Amino acid sequence: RAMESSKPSITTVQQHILAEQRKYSPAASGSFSWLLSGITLATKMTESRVRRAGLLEVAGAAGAINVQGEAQQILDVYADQALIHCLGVRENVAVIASEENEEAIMFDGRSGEGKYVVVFDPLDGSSNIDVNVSVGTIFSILSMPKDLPKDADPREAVLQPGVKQIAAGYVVYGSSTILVYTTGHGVHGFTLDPSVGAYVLSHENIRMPTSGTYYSSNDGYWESFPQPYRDFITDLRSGVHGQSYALRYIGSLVADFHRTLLKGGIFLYPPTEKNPDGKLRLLYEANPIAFIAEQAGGIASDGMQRVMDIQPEEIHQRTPFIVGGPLEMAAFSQAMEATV
Ligand code: P6P
Repeated sequence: RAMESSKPSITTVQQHILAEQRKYSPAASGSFSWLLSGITLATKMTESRVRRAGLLEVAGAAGAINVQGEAQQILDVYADQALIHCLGVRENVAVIASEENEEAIMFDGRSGEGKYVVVFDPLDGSSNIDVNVSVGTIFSILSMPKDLPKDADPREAVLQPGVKQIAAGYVVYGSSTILVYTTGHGVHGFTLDPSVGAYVLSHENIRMPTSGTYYSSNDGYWESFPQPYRDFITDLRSGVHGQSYALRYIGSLVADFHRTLLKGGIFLYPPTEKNPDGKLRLLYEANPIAFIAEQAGGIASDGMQRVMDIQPEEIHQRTPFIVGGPLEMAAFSQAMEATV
């Protein structure tokens, strides 16, 4: 309605971030919102290419293989470079780490100065681009620790547990382009208005429903799911937990989670034979999504503990990842305890 009224009354993500900063950290210098504007700009640059992928001949593989051993799509590289460029011109960013780069990056001439650390997956689910399935950008923002030992490599600062995140968000390049973020004061969604080129507030204070009607897992790996996961999913299907759950699975984390965030239910990527430690990466997939889920009233686990409590040892380490609403996650943890 706001867009149809004569007096436009839109709230852009920049306005929202500044208002939150003024409300919750009055002393803030605005450098955080400067940082976030770098991320939103990079996602708009990526969005304009994702929308035209087939036309720009960028949908094919770039020929390289990234650290994950996956055929690197040209758009992956573009999205990665866009974020590195936009964050590189934010002097308050000390270190960044990306799914596309083996090592964390410290910007030239900064040797670790700067308040913030940014970790991101520039284009998650990019193998789906060629078949026009939703993909996304996921980011996590941490503070540069003040107590790093003098001789420590500042790039170690990316290895902080998820509880240390000061902000997290994702953009889903789907039927519309939606940015969802939290700074620890609730979860808010913004829809990109292409006619304005701005992310406009469309989902204020998102709360995950206490229960849903969908579960989301790649049941193609059923044979290699640990038995307690199979028993739990069988119970979901058969209505043991109140109703029989239908399966919705897209194979793109941001799209599968965005549905779980808005509709409730549960997403599971269990350990499998192929990925005994899970497939999803802790730093730039599980942790930011977990922060958002918890801020919206949900729960995120690795099957044994709160995901955000895990102390990372390695940038690209993987974890089993189960995230959902209170009812499903309580039933899940009971199912896991029953096996101990
Ligand atoms: P599978 C995409 O490659 C991704 O990293 C996530 O976005 C998604 O949730 C998962 O992998 C899908 O994995 O094994 O079900 O294809």
